[in-house]
Amino acid sequence: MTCDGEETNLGACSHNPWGDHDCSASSECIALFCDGEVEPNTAPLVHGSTGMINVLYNGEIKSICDDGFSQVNAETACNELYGNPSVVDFRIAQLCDYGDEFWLDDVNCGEVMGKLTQCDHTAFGTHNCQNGECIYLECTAQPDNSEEEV
Ligand SMILES: [Ca+2]
Ligand SMILES: [Ca+2]
Repeated sequence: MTCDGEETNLGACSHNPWGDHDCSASSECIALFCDGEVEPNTAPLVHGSTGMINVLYNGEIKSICDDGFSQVNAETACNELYGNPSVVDFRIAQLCDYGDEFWLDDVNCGEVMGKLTQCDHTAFGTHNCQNGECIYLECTAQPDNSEEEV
């Protein structure tokens, strides 16, 4: 298949007649990753407001590494998930939900942000972490409706 970049869809590119191909089903498909088009999100904690922090990105959930993980990072995660930055507890987990699959490493929030992925971090999928370097987080689940400064 050949495209010159002006087409509005793949079918407009020059290609063999539909269905006419010499490709095998298993090994010659195209996996398409469109960076930046899918908004990454922190996945909901699995036990109510408690659980491993994981990130949903490109349709896949993977973990966040504990390297450099701070109280402010934890507050950002709670803020993103529950609209309330107050953290009950966070600690390094012994086992990760997704083994040694990590989306983010070296996350560093200088201040509490709206989303964890807005903080500094490595490129998605780039890390030097292994199973057992995940963050287990417990948030105060209620949205923070008070006027108090935090
Ligand atoms: Ca570590
Ligand atoms: Ca690291």
